[in-house]
Amino acid sequence: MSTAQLIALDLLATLLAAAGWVGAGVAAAARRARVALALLAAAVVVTLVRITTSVALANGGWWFAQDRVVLTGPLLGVAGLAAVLVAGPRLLSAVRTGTPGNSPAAVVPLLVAGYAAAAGLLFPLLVGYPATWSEVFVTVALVGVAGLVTWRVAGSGPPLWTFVPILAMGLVGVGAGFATGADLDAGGGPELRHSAGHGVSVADLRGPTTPAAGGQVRRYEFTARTTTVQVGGRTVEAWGYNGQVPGPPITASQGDLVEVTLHNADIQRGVTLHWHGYDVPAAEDGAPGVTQDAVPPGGEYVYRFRADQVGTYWYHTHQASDVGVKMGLYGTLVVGPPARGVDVTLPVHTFGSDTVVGAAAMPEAAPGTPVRLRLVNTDGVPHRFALTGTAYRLVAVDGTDLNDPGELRDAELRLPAGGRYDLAYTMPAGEVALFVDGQAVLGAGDAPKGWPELDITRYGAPAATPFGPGSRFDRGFTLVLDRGIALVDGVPRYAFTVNGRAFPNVPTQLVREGDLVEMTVANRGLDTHPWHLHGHRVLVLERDGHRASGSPLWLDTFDVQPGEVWRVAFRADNPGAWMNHCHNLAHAAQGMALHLRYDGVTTPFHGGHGG
Ligand SMILES: [Cu+2]
Repeated sequence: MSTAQLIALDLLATLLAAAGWVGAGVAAAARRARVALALLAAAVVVTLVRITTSVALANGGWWFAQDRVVLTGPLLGVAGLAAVLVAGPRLLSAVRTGTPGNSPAAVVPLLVAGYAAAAGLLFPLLVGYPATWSEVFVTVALVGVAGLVTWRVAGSGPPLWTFVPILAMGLVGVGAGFATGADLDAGGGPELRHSAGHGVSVADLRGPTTPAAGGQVRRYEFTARTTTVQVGGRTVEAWGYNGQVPGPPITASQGDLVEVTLHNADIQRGVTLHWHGYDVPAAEDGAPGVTQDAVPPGGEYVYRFRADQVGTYWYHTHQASDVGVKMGLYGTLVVGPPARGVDVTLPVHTFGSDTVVGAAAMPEAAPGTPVRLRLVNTDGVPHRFALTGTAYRLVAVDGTDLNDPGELRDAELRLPAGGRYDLAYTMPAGEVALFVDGQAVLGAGDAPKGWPELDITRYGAPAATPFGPGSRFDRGFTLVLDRGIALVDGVPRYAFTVNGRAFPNVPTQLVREGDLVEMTVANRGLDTHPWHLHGHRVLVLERDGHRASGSPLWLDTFDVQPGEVWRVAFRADNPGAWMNHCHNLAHAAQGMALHLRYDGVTTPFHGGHGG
């Protein structure tokens, strides 16, 4: 059973346990001793199931089970055992003798076990990982107070002073919750050496201002403005670079200098340009509040970088990006040399219920012509692609060529939010069609059904990499992704959290230039999180404990599905302050983001969300 299924089963068992215990208590109070006894038996069974799922979850990784093991498991275990020992004999005797069996000693322990089970259901949904002492105290106090109140309502309850120690525990927990945690995570490496004011500003981390020998300058003027687009026969309000959606395609050859002057005509929330997957110098990264201030209406910013990386990339605004990218502030960046034959870039984007790919028809060419389709997922959710009518190869992922990619046919490709797949095939005599999520977006035909999903961690052939799973890492960071109540920009929300906290309260990861860094990302929640580190490509080491066994996989966005654990690594070779966040941009806006900062790098920008 997968960890995601275990999480679902665990929550279901906990819900049923809560219903069983509370139901037993209510039945006992209603003098239905026989029903109460049956419900008690059922509650014991699902409670045992819940204990089993907790243990199994721990097997998938401590992060998945920590709250169950240290808090909600013991709480339910103790309360359930007490209910069996105290209420059980009384209900049995009531059934045997035909008496009502509604004494407080029969009713109250059952209800308290129900509260403990309910806490076990609510805790992972509202608080998540990690369960801190503060949260443990508050939870135990809440169950305790509810129990005491129930007992007094049922009659013959304990004296009022018994509330005092429990309330005190709750208050200690609340107080501890206000203690500010660390704001820096050194990942087990040496701590900061440079004090603030003695470092280099991220704004000064710029690259060459001329092309490499033989290269040329590619100059673009972009003006972000409100506009409208035609989608599926409808006119849709949009925001576009130069009024176009997608924005003007940027193409360059390796060694060229790309220079884009960005103006903002009337995007009131401000705008930037972020080069997704392109490891530009930090000052060109377009992260508002980190590497620049957002460009306000009437403002401008000049981006300049050398096109050193070949492949398929894209650009988008990083200011209020949840809204801005959805509205159309995105475009493609392709660095050549161009492929022989037909070379088409297809940025996939969804407006409401309509998915568009930036082209009206499948490219046409004589049979035998090589074709390259560059798929770019500009949405916040993964898309499933299928190509019918031809065999093909997945030749590049996130801009980087794969080693020895095998021929594919009848395969489904799952492309994470923000990710890119380059498909290559030889034009056949018949028709080729491209499907996105079961809909033909280019060409026509019946949607393929039941095609297995390609596992890109096992596709292609291994090759040498500069580091790998057995390397000695200078720093290691663990990010546990979940949902929970947390402060987002100072406001309490049901946030998307990293290690129990939300942006900007997630500790900044500190690295030094040259460090070899390992990053483990575990998804404890029920949503998929496409994880995206700016300024670096990461090498995939493992997914769910299985080593990547195909072509080396260098990604800028990797899809951490519910219950999954990814282990990746990168060389800290691009000094700066970088966003490290979920590329479901709605999740990022609701807290799932943090910074990775190089020792000695400071930022003069603040106040922006960074996203
Ligand atoms: Cu996410």
